[in-house]
Amino acid sequence: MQGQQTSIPALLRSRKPGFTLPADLYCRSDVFDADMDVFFHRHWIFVGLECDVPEPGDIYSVDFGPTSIVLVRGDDEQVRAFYNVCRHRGARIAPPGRDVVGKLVCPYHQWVYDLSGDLVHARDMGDDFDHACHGLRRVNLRNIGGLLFACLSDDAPSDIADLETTMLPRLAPYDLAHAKVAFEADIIEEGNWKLVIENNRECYHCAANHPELCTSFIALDFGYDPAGLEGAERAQADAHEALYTTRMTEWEAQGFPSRAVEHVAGHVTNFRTQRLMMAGPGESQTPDGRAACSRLLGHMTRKDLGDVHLWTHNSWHHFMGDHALSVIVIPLSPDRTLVRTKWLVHQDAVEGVDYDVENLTAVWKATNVQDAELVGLAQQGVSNYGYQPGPYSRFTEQQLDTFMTWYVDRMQANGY
Ligand code: 3BY
Ligand code: FES
Ligand code: FE
Repeated sequence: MQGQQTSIPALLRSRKPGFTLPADLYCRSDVFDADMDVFFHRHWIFVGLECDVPEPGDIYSVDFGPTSIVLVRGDDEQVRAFYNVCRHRGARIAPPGRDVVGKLVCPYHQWVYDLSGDLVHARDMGDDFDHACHGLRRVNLRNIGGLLFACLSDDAPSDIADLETTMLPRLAPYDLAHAKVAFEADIIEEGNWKLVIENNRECYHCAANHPELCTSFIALDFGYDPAGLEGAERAQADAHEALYTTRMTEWEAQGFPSRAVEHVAGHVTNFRTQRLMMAGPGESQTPDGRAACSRLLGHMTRKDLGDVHLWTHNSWHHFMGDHALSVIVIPLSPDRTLVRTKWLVHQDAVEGVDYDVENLTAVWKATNVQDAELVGLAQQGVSNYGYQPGPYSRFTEQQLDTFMTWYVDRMQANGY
């Protein structure tokens, strides 16, 4: 039996605060198209890293559904973003991923663009052909401390400035412009992109599912309210909170911004950052909690500055003394999402000498596989006829509620 479909505005209105979304908002293809329109075309999205294109002539193309953009390092060292589409008959120019080029040449009829996007050669177009009007279309791009954010809309939200103001001082010591991608791994999760984000914004699931991550990750610091605990667990949590407060105060006094800054409902650009303590030796997210890379990032001279965490609506990042982890979330279809993880080290760090790739990547390789499994289960659940929206824990899943409130607000603000 197939009744009339509920409209997207009605679905959004029916979402109860404190609860997961109605199933259709995770499953339907028209909702997926609306999500792409609102969150991937009209908001700032994380697209990559300055060190994805370290040298002039390096290009890197990233696809968001049918829209491919290409990041290009010009001869002037500037990184620019263009739509990866030829101004002749629209052919795609660069294949997905990285390449090194002198110029960008369209494979179809060989129109040639320089690294600034200007059309420099178009065969047989006549003397009166205006090259100047046929350069590659620029995409709005902001380089925030080595993190590249793009906005496909001409009307780009201006509050990206808040992300910039907050993150520049936090990222400065890590000097990500002079990091390199030591390893990169893709995993396709069988779930809606919002389930991927939900999964990443809570650590309620960590103890039972992430033995490797839990060696260094402290779930308690991750939006966990000790008021939800009892007895010995509560006492332990209170003691930890006191320690964390002391550590945070020390870091701040030493000039390392650490406190949580959260831009959720009421803001256009969604982000949250906080410097977290790590468990055990507290140096890094590695199997033993110690630095994986002996050459520290950027200007870092200490390994005890915790983990600067940043979440946006399509990425999450950890910046530690020895390495950084940067994860981009790329929706593929209503129930499939590409999660691409990059591990960064100092550009001069030498593999096999300063770091061992297996040791560097072990924790998050394992964690990603575990999370993919959980997201797959969640998608199966929301697709089940018997699914009903369920309650978030107010002690451990507050950030999911604020994300979904933001999601509904932004959909409605964009006419849905
Ligand atoms: O396991 C996850 O999905 C990540 C790890 C840290 C935060 N979040 C819970
Ligand atoms: Fe690119 Fe013709 S479509 S040169
Ligand atoms: Fe997880």
